Amino acid sequence: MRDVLTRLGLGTTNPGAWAGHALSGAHDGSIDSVDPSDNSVLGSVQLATLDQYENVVSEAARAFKEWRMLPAPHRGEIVRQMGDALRANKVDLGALESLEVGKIRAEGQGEVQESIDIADFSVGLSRQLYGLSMHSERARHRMYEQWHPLGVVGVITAFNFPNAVWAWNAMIAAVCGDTVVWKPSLKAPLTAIATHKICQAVLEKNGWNGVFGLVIGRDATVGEAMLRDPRIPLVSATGSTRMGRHVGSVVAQRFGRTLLELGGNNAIIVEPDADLNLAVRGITFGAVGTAGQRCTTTRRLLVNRRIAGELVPRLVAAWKQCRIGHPLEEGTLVGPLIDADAVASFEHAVAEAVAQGGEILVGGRRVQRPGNYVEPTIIRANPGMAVCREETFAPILYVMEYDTLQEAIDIQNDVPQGLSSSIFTDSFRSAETFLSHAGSDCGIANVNIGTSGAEIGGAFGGEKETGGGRESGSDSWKAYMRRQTNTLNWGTDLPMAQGITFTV
Ligand code: UN1
Repeated sequence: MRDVLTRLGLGTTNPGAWAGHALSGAHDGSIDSVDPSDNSVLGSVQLATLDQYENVVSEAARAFKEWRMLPAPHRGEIVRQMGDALRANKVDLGALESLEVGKIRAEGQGEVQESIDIADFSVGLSRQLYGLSMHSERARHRMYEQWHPLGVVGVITAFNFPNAVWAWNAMIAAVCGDTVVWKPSLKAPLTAIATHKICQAVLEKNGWNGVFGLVIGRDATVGEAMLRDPRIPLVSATGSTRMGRHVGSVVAQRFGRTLLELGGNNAIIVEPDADLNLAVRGITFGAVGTAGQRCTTTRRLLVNRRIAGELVPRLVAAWKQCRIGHPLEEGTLVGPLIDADAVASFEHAVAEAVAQGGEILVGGRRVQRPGNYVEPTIIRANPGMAVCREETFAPILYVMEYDTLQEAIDIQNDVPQGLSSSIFTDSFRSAETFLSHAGSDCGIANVNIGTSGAEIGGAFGGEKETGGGRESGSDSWKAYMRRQTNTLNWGTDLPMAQGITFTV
C-alpha cells in the first residue's frame, strides 16, 4: 500500500522548504507524517527555518516580476499541463491522501479530481480575465478597468483538503499572474510535497522556477512571518474561526488582503413534501462522508415534526450500515479521524451534548481498534444547546424538530457560522423561500442536495464567522488581482468631471 510514497518521490526524511527546488541544510526540527488508521509513521519532514522562508518568498517575489509578463493564456497553457500531470497521478495522490489523512479511496481521488477540475477551469479563465468599460461623462474620453496581477499570494491550508484547496488558490493565482507560497497543515505534509513536486516538474519543463513555493513550518515562526510579510499582498487561509480571526486581524494591520474560509455549522432542512429517498442519501453523505471532517459537513438536521418519525429511524438504520474500516479497503465508508485530539473532541462533544439534554440515537463512542476511529453519531438535540452552535470536526449529526419552515430557517441561521445549507422539498414555494434573501444566510444554499461536495465552478465560501471569502469558481479570481481604473483623454480640451471649471 505504501509503494505510492516511493512512486510519488517521497523519502523517509523529506525537506520542508521548496523554492521550486528543495532547500536543504538547516531545519527547525522535524515532524512525522502519521497514518491515522494505525498511528504509524509514514515519513518525516524537516521544518523550514525563517531563513528558508525568506528564501522561498524572495524567489517567489523575483519570479513574480517575470511571470506577470507572460501573457495570461500562456500561463494558462502551463496550468493545463499541470492538470494533465495531476490526472496522471490521480490514483497515487488519492491513495496518499487515504494514508495521510484517512480519506476513503473514492474521496481521496475525488479531491484530486477537484484539483484537475480547477486546473481546467483556470485554463479557460486565462482568456477571460475581463474588465468592464464605462461611458465617460467627458467628451472624447474613454474609461475602462483592467485587472493586474497582485504579487505573491500566501496560501495556508488545512489537513482535511490537503490538495484541492491549495489548487483552488494556486491554479487561479497562477493564471492571474501571481506567484504562490504555500504553507500546508503540519498534519498533511507529504500530500503537500507530492503535489508541489508534480506541479513543479511542469513549471521546470517550461523553464520556470519560483512560481510555486512550499514552506512546511511552525505557525509561530513561518506562519507569523507570512502574516506580517509586506511582500505578500494576499493571504488566503482555510481553517478554524479562531485561526481566521488571528490571520484577519494581523494581515489587516498592514492593509494586506485576506481570503478566509473558516468554520461551518451546516444544516439540512427536510420539509414534509421532501423525497425522503434523496434526503436519506444526501444527509448520510453530508454528515458521515470524510468522517465529518469537511468544512461543509452536515452537522444539524432540521426535520419537520410531521415526518421526523419516518425519517429519523431511516437515518439511524443507514448509519448502522456505514462500514467503518481502513480507508483503502473496498467497501469502507468511514475512515479514521485525523488524530487522537480529534477523537477527544468527538468524545467531548458527545458528552457535552448529553449533559445539555441530548439523546444519542446511534453511535457516540470511539471504536475499539488501533487508529482514530469513531462511530458516526446521531443525537436528538434542541437548538438551545450550546454544543450545537459549535463546529466539531467529527461525524456527529444533531437532529432537531420544527413546525414551520420559517422556524426552521430561523434555527438554521441562528448560529455564528454561515457556510453551507440545504433544503429537501418538492415544493417550489418552500425552495424559493429558502433561497430568497429572507431565507438561508449562508454562502452556499442547495435544494435537494446535501451541504457538502460543492462543484468548483461556483464561488465557494461563507458568511459571518466563516470569514466572507470566496474561492474557486465564478469570479473568485478577482481576489487574486488588483483592479485599475483607467481614463484616457483623446481630445484637444481638458474638461473636468462633475462640470468643474478651473481655468488659469
Ligand atoms: C473544505 O472542507 O475545506 O464542497 C472544502 C465540498 C468540497 C470542498 C470542501 N468541494 O465539500
